[in-house]
Amino acid sequence: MQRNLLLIPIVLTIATMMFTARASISQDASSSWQADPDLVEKLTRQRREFNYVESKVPTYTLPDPLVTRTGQHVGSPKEWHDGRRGELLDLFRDQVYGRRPDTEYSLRFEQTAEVTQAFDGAATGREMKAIVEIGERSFSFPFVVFLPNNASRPTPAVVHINNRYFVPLATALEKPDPFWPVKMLIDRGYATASFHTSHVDPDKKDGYADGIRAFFAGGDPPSDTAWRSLSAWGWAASRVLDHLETIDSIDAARVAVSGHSRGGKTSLWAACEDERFAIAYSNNSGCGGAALSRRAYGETVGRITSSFPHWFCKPFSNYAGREHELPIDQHEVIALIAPRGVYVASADEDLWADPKGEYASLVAAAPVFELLGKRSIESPRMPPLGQQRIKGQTGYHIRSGGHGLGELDWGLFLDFADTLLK
Ligand code: GTR
Repeated sequence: MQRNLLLIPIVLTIATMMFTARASISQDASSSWQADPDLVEKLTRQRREFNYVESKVPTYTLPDPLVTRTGQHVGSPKEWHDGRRGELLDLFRDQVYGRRPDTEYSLRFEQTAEVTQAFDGAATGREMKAIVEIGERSFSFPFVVFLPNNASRPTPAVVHINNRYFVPLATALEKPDPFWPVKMLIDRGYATASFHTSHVDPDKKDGYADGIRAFFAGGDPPSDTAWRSLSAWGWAASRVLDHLETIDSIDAARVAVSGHSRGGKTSLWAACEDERFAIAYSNNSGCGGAALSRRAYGETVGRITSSFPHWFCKPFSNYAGREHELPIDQHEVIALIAPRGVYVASADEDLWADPKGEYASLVAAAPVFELLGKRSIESPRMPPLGQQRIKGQTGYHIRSGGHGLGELDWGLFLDFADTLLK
């Protein structure tokens, strides 16, 4: 016993030495996150045409969200809501995500399956179909909803944009899925719904004819500034919200929209276009999502618009290599969601998505939250790896590991959501 006690300080010392040695190559657990230099080197070697080196990020000046196109300073919430917000929204529609059609349509929902005692009675699960009709023509996409059974009052909810696959009701019941952890959401007191992006607008270059955009356009090709897939998927999230609004056990004023990667770009834009969403959660969304375009770190405007031409409207591709000419940058997407909640999450090996740029845009939106009387993250220093930061309407974490969305991210996001929605 005595001997063991003596051993403890020795073990601790060795552990500290090992940790310090590791820390000098990566970072120590209490300091602001920095990209691992070894990883930077490795990625630079693998993809020479892209920049992963912080010192090579171009110097840039971000457009001020509180200065209008004509140079007027926005000094009051009224000036923001009545003028500048609309101006910014239009800029993003015309230059980045495209403009949604204003064609009239009708919408109805059909229930195709139901299980009332899911997860040992904790939830009711339903498979639904959203049916969009224009005259005689119709377009539909499926989605799945779960409602907590034992809530004493209407619950908040999360609409999850699933860019990977469709999770039918039966599959959600059988197999836990960290990408959309239904049981976890229910246990934490949230209703949840999800659909698959490709059911709305196929996620491929040549999928236009089979998607909602062609349906709205009566088969005509899209104009240069018409909506593209990200906007179409965000539109679908709003239709799911239309359905949630009809459910008494859901409090429709407390609904978040979430997504990973291309789904995270979509969740941000969905909340810009639809002010009913109380929070947008963007996980590892990177270029065209939370990351600042002007940093041109990892994935760039040039690269994303050539690999995924169906995501962004035509004008966005004109800023390839000319990001500094963009009349907007991605911090203004976050500003458009203010004064509502925004949660951004990064992963430390996912340098392609530019964690620093994702964090920086959250911070650069702070003046808008402040103008609207809300607190938000302002510190330019990123939190340490694995340490969540929450201030008022915004939250952030960077976890170790690669590009992905799992229960750790969800748990932290829900901790943030609880502060605003519970
Ligand atoms: C990457 C792409 C990103 C991101 C991601 C995803 O390959 O470059 O913009 O959206 O895919 O959606 O998984």
